[in-house]
Amino acid sequence: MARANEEAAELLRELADLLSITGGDAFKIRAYEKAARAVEGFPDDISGLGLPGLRKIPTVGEAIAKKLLDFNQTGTIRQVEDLRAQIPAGVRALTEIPTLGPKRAYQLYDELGISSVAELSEAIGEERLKGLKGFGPKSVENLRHGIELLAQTRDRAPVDVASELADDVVAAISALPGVERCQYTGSLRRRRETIGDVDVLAASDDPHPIMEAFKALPFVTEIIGSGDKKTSVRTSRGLQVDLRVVPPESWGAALQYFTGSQAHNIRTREIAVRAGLKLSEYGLFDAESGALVVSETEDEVYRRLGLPWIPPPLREDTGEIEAAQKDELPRLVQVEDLRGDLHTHTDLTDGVASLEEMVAAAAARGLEYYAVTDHAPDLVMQRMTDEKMLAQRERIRELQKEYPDLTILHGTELNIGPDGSVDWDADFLAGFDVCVASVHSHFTQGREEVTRRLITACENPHVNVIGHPTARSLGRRAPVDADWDEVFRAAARTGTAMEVNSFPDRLDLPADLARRALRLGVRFAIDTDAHSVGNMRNIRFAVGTAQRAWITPDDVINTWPLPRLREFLAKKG
Ligand code: DGT
Ligand code: CA
Ligand code: CA
Ligand code: ZN
Repeated sequence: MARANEEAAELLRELADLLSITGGDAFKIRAYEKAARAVEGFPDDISGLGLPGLRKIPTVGEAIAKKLLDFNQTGTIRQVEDLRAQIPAGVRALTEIPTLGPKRAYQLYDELGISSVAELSEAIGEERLKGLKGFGPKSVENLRHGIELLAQTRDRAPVDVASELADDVVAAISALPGVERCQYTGSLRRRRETIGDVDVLAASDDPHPIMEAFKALPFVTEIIGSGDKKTSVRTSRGLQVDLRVVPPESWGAALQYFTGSQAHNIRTREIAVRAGLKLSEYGLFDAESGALVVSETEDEVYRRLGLPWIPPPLREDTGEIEAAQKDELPRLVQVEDLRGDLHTHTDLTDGVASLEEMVAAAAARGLEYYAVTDHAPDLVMQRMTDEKMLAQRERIRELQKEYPDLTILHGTELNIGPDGSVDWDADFLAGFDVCVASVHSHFTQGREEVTRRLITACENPHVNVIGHPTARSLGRRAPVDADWDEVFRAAARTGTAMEVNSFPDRLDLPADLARRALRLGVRFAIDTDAHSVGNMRNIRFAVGTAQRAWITPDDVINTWPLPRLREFLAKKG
């Protein structure tokens, strides 16, 4: 993405945040957030555009176009500067705490002068929130928990940011003379949901020039350590990258070693020792003579240990070694297995692309079916009506004629109310091909209520998929509290799929819960929840999460041919 688009989107997002802190108009705030996403997703660099060009960005009207023009001319947005002068930066940082909304963040600043997360921690420790209106013991406890949650993800990057950086590094290194192989390893190869640092491995007999070229890459801002075996740098995206260069004959052993996890590697080394071997990043050696046994490919290393090759997402020592020994490793679901997408949006609600654009992109992805699931009326901000929904259905019928190879399904994303009920009555719901239902409010209900709420949604004969079931937002909002085993049993019993949502800050269900659901017989929908054409690329992150949950193609309803899917959607048990 163009640097200017990234910066402008961030300014619009800051504007939305600052306005919500000062109690600005909710519709305007949504409009800025929406425009931020559109600017990010816009294919051209906005920096050269004048007013007419800026107006062509989806969702950008006259007022926002003027702000973007201001940005193009001055490098900032005047209104953002004005608001910054009123509200210290730390107050905006406070709103990053899950469980603390903008109004309450402002209250803390206004009444107690708190303007950073550290100051808030201190104030809680000293019980200075006591007596503050709206901050009872339970809400202070939630705050404390929210601060912990923020700390857990603070030093880790979302998987999309890390992936893009890793792809850039691998492309640059691969293009250098003398590089025989290059790929990323570590947690990114294992598809973890957040990434501590990016690890890249290259094979070459002449490491020195490769390290020099690495240090000279345009996004490198600081050299943390440098040698011919390993060089570590910090990048403009804040993330650290470790590059290791090994001789081509050590490739397989090094790939295995630096993919990890550490817990998995401890197990493979133990297996080696018991077989009279020694495993290191240089190869698999005879323990006595020191002679090299194998090292060129990962596959050889595993085979010589008496194991089949183990897919990286499973390498966490959570049963994969035992399964490998019994030759019972699952055949993990892949992006190519997906025949359709069951959760997507258009600009009828909070998407930034039109129905026609989204469907064209789905066809280009080679999908066989594609569900359009715009938001239902209870999410008031989206201003959905029965008439709009029915008009969309008509447009889909027309559009379908142009796509003989893609079945367009008409669906909706319902809101699961606090009692488990959803937006429309059974008659209206029956008109949809597929209904996703999600929690979008009342996140802090107690465990029993949430459990009941999700089970009630599963029991609704028109609800097919529970969207982003925990409603977490990584580093921002805690998952809702539920007895998940009870929820999963209800999902399995009623023929309701659990979603694995592909947004990098959602990845929801998370892998550990999805694996529990799998054991209880639940089926999954691996969806993009795309709000733009660009979002469709996120699908690989949900697939990675599903792989970490040991999910196979047959467990996923949107790998099924349409007739089998239709039968599932009819919920006839
Ligand atoms: P991260 O960066 O926190 O997201 O997680 P990883 O798994 O990428 O961890 P990292 O970057 O520290 O190391 C990459 C891999 O290298 C790790 O998964 C296993 C291997 N490795 C690194 N240091 C050690 C070590 O001291 N012992 C062992 N057994 N393996 C190591
Ligand atoms: Ca790493
Ligand atoms: Ca590392
Ligand atoms: Zn949603």
